[in-house]
Amino acid sequence: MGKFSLCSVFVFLMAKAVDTQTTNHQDLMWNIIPDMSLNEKDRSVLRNISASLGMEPIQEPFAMQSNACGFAGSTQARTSTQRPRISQYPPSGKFLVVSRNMDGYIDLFAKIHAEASDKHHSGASFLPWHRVYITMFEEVLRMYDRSVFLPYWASTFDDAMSNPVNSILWTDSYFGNGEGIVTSGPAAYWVTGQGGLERNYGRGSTLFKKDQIQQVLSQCYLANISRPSAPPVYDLEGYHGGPHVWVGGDMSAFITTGYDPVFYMHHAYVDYIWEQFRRRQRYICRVEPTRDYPEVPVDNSNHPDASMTGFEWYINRDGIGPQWINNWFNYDPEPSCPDCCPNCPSPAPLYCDSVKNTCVSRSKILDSSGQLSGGFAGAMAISSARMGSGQQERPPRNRGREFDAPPSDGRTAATALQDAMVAAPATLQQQFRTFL
Ligand SMILES: [Cu+2]
Repeated sequence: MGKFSLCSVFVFLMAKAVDTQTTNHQDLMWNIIPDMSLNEKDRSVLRNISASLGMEPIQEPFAMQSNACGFAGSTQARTSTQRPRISQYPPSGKFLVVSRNMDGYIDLFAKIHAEASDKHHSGASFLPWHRVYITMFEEVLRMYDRSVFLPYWASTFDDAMSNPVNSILWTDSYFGNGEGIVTSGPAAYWVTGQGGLERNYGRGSTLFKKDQIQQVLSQCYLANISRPSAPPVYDLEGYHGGPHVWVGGDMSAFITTGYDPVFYMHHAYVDYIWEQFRRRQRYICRVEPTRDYPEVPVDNSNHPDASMTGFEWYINRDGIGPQWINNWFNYDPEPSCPDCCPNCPSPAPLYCDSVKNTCVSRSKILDSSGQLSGGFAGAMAISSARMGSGQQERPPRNRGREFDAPPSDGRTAATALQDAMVAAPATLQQQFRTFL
């Protein structure tokens, strides 16, 4: 018996030693910003990705449609097909599956974004550069599976909830956990240069709000919605910082955001909003979007003739051209009431709130009819959500500059349970109380 406890003490000491070592090592990583610059090998990989755009034979499910649009007879390059970015909500399973197997590509795209931090942000090339960037990322996805598209994350549908922290998206079937090191969903156990991929949702700022998008869409020129000329109320780049900071952790900083697959779906939505803006420019404002580039001083990286970071064979002006939408992708309109989720299994992940006349994401705590989702599972979700708010002891990593973003609207991870309870039908509130 005595021998046994001695042994336990030894094991305990061993564990403690290892633990201290890990902590020291992590402390070190937390304080060092990793080198994120592109090397020559990275650049040649990017060139190959770019070259493969438009170079494949037409085997698209939408080839028939393109014939109907007058492209019959086009044979070799994929220059005349329409490739919709599927707006399925929650985002398409295929994207999530493929993004699990991206080998080193996620690191490469994180590096490109890091290098573009100062060059294609806070300026007129923000939208054009990111359009090219996510198109190249999508091209990589399609190296793994030709039928996969980059879906967009319409975070307005989560914002329309009583508290977006409760969204079904932050579960294993979709984005994975939104709190702490990511250990579920497609990005489970991914690493950045500083350790495990991390999120810290609902601590600051907000997701996209419908009225923000309406403000942006009231304008007629790219200069009105781009920095530095845009007034804050029309500043699309400023609003886009919201979901970055709201998801938190690695999403919140320029050099680490590219490690999170959520980032690409967020930017696909930013691009979708811009595309709505461009259609309106053409048909309402009578402004030709493919020629509307803001005035920028010559020596500035946002100048229309300055090259694009990571894709130096393009200049910023190429990003406003017609070829991206005409040749390589297009957007399905986002879901709207009354049928927010056609053919979805019940309970649908997205439902119509007929009072607010908007689609709303289902809660991971309550289902679309306001019932506790999954009975016992729902109860577990509640207690784990409560535990989530106690996970604050992780020391913050030094990730360098963070996105600037609108202020929080007061709905945080800390108020998530309370907010869900207020939204729940009276019959359920008693059930909730037993967990609070
Ligand atoms: Cu960016």
